Amino acid sequence: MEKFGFVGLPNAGKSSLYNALTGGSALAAPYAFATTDPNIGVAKVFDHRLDALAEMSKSRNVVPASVQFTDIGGLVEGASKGEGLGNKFLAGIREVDAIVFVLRAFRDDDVPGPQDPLEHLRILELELTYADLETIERQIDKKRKALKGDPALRPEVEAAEAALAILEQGTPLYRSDLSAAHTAELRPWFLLTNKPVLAVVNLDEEQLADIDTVIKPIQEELGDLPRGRSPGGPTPAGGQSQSPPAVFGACVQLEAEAAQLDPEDRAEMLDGFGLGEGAVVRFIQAAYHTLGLRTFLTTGEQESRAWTYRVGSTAPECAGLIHSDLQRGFIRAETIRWDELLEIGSWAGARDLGKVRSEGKDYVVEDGDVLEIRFNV
Ligand SMILES: Nc1nc2c(ncn2[C@@H]2O[C@H](COP(=O)(O)OP(=O)(O)OP(=O)(O)O)[C@@H](O)[C@H]2O)c(=O)[nH]1
Ligand SMILES: [Mg+2]
Repeated sequence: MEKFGFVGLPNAGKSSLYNALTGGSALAAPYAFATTDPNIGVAKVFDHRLDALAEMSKSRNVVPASVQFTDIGGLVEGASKGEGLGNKFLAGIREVDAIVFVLRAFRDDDVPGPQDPLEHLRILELELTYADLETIERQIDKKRKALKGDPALRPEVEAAEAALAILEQGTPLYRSDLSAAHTAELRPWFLLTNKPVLAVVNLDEEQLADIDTVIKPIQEELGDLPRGRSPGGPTPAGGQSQSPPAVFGACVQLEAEAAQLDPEDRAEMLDGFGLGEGAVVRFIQAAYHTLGLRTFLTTGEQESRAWTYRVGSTAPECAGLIHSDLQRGFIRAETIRWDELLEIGSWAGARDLGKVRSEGKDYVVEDGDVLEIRFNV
């Protein structure tokens, strides 16, 4: 499962966002350092395609994809030098796949802290950069020494030297031109700025009327970063749909309250604010896409399910996600785009019309494909 970690100043709304996404009940309170121990929760990736197919097939089970979110304590300026809670709790998000900055823009004098999201971003980036600098400085001499006896370590040491030079300039790695090869070499170092970043700008209700203006300064900072550098993941080019935004505006408190309601009341509340299905739902979908993750679907009476795969995967690789036997004994994939299938109304009907394609082992699966794997073991 993909994992996201929240980073933000105290009172920015991290725990509120966690509650909005997971329907959880983490302590959200108007004083700094309300969160001490990390909260870990799972959210479903809402997917209307899956719901439509499940309805078509009258599936008994519906299994959406899911992602994990980790909410940690607030970071303050000087955390790397021990201010606030210090930065030790960052260990709680070392192993996530992407960082989500939670930046406050909402105005409320009863909640202490700066209200300028750019100021939040500046402090957070600096503290993460210091934390990574510390990590590299702590380990690099040992690696340099080990290199003398083990030349195979050279690429890793070179990557660490390159990263060190960037971090010493005060630049987070995700803003640098560190090569993809270096990025991959540094994966076992669990650096924080060696991950893709996204941002949620936490708005008040009035700011909802003009989200674009409020988030623009953050968009300018983070909007165009090469976020495909998820360690282990390929660059999400793939000629598929245009890349989704990395910066989101949401009234987190409102959505956290909505998340506590049952689905009908929730929809009504969000609709009342013109939010449709809610900004956090769109945020999960985009975050997922940003990491180079895509979805294929299976559907039947027993179950309809959304499967997560990495962009560029072939049919046998996707078959292997369902079961290793399906990859080992892969013969072919029968496939049709979800919307074509839905329009026809049944798998049998689609086959009769000759609309189900038969694809071999080199077929690169596309987002929204419905698959049936033929195999023999
Ligand atoms: N007015 C307003 N208040 C909000 C909003 N989002 C969060 N708050 C309030 O701000 C306070 C802090 O929110 P939390 O979610 O606890 O913030 P946090 O980032 O988890 O804070 P720490 O755990 O202390 O780092 C709470 O009292 C929230 O109710 C918002 O959009 N508008
Ligand atoms: Mg909190």
